[in-house]
Amino acid sequence: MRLAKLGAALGALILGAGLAAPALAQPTADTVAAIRARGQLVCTTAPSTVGFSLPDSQGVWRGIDVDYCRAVATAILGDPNRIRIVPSSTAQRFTMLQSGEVDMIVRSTTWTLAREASLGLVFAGVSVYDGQGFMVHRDSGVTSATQLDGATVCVQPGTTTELNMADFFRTHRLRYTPVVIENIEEIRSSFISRRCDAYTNDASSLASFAAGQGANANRYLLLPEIISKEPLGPAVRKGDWRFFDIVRWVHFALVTAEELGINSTNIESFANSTNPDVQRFLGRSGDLGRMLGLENDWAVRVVRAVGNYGELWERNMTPIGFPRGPNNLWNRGGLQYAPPMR
Ligand SMILES: N[C@@H](CCC(=O)N[C@@H](CS)C(=O)NCC(=O)O)C(=O)O
Repeated sequence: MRLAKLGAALGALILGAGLAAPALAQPTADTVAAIRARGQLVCTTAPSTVGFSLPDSQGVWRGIDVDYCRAVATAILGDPNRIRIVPSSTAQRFTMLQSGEVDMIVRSTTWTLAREASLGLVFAGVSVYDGQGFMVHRDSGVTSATQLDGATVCVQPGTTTELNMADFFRTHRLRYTPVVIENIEEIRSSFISRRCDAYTNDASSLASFAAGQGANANRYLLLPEIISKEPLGPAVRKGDWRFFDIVRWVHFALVTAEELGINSTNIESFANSTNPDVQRFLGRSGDLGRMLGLENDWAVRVVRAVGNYGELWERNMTPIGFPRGPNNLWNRGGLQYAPPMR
């Protein structure tokens, strides 16, 4: 009893102080209903990372993170264009989800224990298995991260990147100076202008950086050490399990489609398939869609609109030169595996 009173008093104190802590905010309890009512799914992505999220010359958002947003919008609303992208910095992204400003984070965000246990969010799957790397100027002569003693390293705040780097340098008894910059354009220009000797980020993001440098890309060298595990994926507010189920199974549907050989161009030819897995996937037998509160052909709509997981990869990751590696399907030596859709 006394504890409850104390909690209430503390809550009042915090609110009274004008610190509307994001954890106390009460976003809608039924995200799916809210998405249907507004006719749009709202996602936060990074502002300008080619391959993940970047507006094209027409202003249309492209990238694997954007495609996940489109896939979920298609499952719920039947239309991949019914999305709104709200770009965020690494430091802002979690508050935006907590406050209800967005429905979902798909922002090259790493699934960690601390984030799930303390930020009120839950990861629905792994869209990209990644790891952290270092990039240097090729003419620096540095060829290994263990040669970075005394280096200045550009890094973004509020990231796993910052934490892993501290661990790495401590473990190897190396000195370093972090240059912490929130804005992605500024971090890139700081590295290019040699304000930092090295730039550290998810390897996919470093590939994206290099791809953005065009003919100058060979001025930079990705060092061979991958110092962490960075399973990136979509995250939603904890407790809204109906929405969580949909996001999680949209991811699994993308993977399952690839496993079944179903893609955006051949999907119609499967209509008369007698394979029971295919029939269930298409919604021609069973009622998997209805169980999720969706149309029974939700998975067909998703694959028609955005393709299967392999198509997402080819469209977004292959052009930036990021090898598929662990993101291959489980039966091709990778980690992408979906539980049975039945
Ligand atoms: N995966 C790490 C790092 C996230 C991160 O820094 N992502 C980069 C790589 S895509 C990024 O979003 N940069 C663009 C930006 O911050 O605008 C995390 O979740 O903390």
